[in-house]
Amino acid sequence: MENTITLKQHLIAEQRAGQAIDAHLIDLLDDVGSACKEIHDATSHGALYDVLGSADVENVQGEVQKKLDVMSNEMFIRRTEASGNLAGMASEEEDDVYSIPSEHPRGPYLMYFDPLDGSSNIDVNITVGSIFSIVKCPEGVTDPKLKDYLIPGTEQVCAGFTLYGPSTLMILTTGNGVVGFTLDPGTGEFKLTHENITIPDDTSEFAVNMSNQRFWEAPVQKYVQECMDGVTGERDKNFNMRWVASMVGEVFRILTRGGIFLYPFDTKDAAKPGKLRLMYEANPMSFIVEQAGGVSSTGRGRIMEVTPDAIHQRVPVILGSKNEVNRLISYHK
Ligand code: P6P
Repeated sequence: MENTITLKQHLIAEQRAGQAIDAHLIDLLDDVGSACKEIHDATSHGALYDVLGSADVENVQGEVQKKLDVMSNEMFIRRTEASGNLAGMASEEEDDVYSIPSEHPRGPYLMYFDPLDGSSNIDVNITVGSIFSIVKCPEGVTDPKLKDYLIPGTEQVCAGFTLYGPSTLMILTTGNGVVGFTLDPGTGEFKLTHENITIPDDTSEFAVNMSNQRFWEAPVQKYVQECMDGVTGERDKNFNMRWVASMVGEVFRILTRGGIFLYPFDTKDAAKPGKLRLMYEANPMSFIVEQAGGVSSTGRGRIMEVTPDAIHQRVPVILGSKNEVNRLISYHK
C-alpha cells in the first residue's frame, strides 16, 4: 500500500507545522469531504440513480435547477450544519444566507459554496464540481446576518473545489500553496496525490465562450483576436482553445498545464456584469489560482479585493497564467 496520507492527516501536519489551521477548520473540511463523497456517489451512478434531469424549480439565479443541484445543496448543508464549526453558510442554490438551526452549536466560520458547478453538463456526462470558500465569522457575531457575510476574498482562510471527473479530486488551499487529494473509491478516503501545484507563467491555451464575442469590451476583443491570429498577427505563437462550460474543469486544467480563463464583462445582460458569482465561484478560484502563482482579475482590479455588496453578485473573471493575464490587464489600462 503506497504511503499516501489522507486529507485529515495532511491538515494535522500543516497545523503542527505552524499553519493557522484550527480543529474547527479540520473538522469542517472533513465534513465537506463527506458531502463531496456523497455527491461523487450520486454523479458516478448517474442514470442508475434517479439523479439526472431537471428539478423543474428556478433558483435565485433565474436558472432551472437540476435534481443534482438540489441534492448536492442538501448534502452540503446536512453534512456541515451540525458539527459546531459554522456560524452560517451561503449557497448558490439558496436565495438567502442559511442560519445554523438553533438545535445545533455554532462555530467560528462562514462558508460560501456552489454545491454543483457546471450542472448543465450533468445530463451530458461532462465533468462538474463543488466549489467552497471559508472565512472567519466577524468577531463577536454569533447570529450572522447578510451584512456579516459581505467579506472580501482577501479574508478567505481556505478555498477549494472538488472535481467529479474521470477521478474525483479535491483541490485545496489554506494559504500555504495548493494541494490535491484523489478520492480512493476502495477506502472512501481523499488521499494526497498532488503537492505544491503551480501554474506555468506562460501559456498558449485560452478558454472562453466565443459565442459572446460581440458583447465583449474592446480590450478582450483585442486579446482574443490576437490569440486567434496566432503567428499571423501580433503574437509570436499560435494558440489553442478549450471550453468545457464547467469552471472547475477549466481551472484544474490551468493548474495542471497553464492557460487563461475568461468570463469577462459583457453587454449581453445589463443586470449581469459577468456571469460568474463572486462569493462562491470567483473568490475561491482566485485564492487557489494566486496561491498557485497565477493572477486573477476583473480586468480592472484584483478579484479578491472586490468589496461585496450582495451575496449572489456577479463579477467579470480573467484568471490563469500570470504573463497572459497581466497582458490582458494591460490592455484595459
Ligand atoms: P456558459 C457553469 O454554469 C458556469 O457557472 C461555470 O462553471 C462555467 O465556466 C460557465 O458557467 C459556463 O457558461 O455561458 O458557457 O454556459
